[in-house]
Amino acid sequence: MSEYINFLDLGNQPLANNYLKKNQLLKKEKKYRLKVGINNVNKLVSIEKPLSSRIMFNQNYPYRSSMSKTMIKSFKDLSNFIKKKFKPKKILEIGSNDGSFLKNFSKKKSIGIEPCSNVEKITKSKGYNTHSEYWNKITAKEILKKNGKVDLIYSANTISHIQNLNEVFQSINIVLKDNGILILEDPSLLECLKRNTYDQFYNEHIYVFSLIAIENVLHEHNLEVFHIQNLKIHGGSNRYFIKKKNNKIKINSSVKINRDKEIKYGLNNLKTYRSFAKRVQKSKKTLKKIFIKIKNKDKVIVGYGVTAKSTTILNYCKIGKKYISYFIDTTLDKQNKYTPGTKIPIYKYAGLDRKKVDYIFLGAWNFKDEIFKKEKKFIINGGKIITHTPVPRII
Ligand code: JHZ
Repeated sequence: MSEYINFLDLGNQPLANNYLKKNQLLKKEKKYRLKVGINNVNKLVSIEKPLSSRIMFNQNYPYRSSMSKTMIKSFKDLSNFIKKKFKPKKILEIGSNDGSFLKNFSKKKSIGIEPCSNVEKITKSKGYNTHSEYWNKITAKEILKKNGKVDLIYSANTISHIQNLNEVFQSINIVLKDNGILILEDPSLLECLKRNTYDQFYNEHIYVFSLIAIENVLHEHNLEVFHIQNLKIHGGSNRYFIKKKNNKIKINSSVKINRDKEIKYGLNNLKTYRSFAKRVQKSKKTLKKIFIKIKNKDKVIVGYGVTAKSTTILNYCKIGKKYISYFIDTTLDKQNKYTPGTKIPIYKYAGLDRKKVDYIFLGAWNFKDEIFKKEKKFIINGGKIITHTPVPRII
């Protein structure tokens, strides 16, 4: 019998991407307990009480995947690889956001599914065939009726956001050709544990996948991983190349290498998760101490890149306006709003003035390299950076 075992409690958390308007500041925000646990049979690590998709993904969704050069390049490189290697005639993206992946393919070849109509509209306005729907069997049947089966399905940072994984893969099987390819990309549980990036857990991230767990789920749906790429994206992600079991494509050695790596680290053992939880508690204390010490010196700290992840950190560590003066972010829909729970103002990014800012706190730590390059002048002029991963520290 499968059992869900809790190992981490990240406290009461608001909706991770619900940036508040000024007129919402006085209203009481809804909070949800964020606990993380593991299914002792299929080894899926998930949050304990997932919220309904409709609460999180709707016409007010602020996230745009086109906001970082790193993502744009990653999508472009993958598209070139797909075109060369698989030569798909028809491709479907689940969770197409603002079209930053699909734009690398011809409009005739591509279909996008995106439940958040405000971002789906952006891709549609560029002439792409997109549908503002949740990914489920009804949507899959509709796609099949209108377009026939597809050669390739891609989905980045989306499957981990859908509670009913059985329906996800049943729906994929409805539209994917027998010799079709499925490519999934999501944060890696192994990297999350190694780097203590507990902020990968927030209400949208229902799952953080390991290869071990993904294989267990796929097995139930006659699907299997034949190749895996470890990416630097989002602090360490895995890109899983998946096929139907009767497709004769050879299984690449990368699958066994990754599986062995995960087993060796202990992803099959509850003990590993319990010690992760202890490190997270310690990380919280150390990060808070760093903030207190800096503020005692009257220095100005500004948040750089306001992320769903930073919602977890700020609310778990209780870091609010007292410590972070404001956040800066390039996303239009986040600007002139306030961070969920902690109510820190968010402003438009307009460069960093070293005379006014002493420290930045990396909300978007996953784009550290891109940010360091952009903010070279700030760093040369003595500006410092605070991050919580792999351990809280000042760079
Ligand atoms: P970023 C979102 O998570 C939500 P978040 C979602 N649940 C998910 O899984 C991942 O994305 C993939 C800004 N920025 O990508 C842009 C700058 O301001 O880490 C973004 O607002 N300047 C779907 O929110 C934010 O940082 C910059 O130079 O954790 C990054 O958000 C750069 C590089 C980014 O996603």
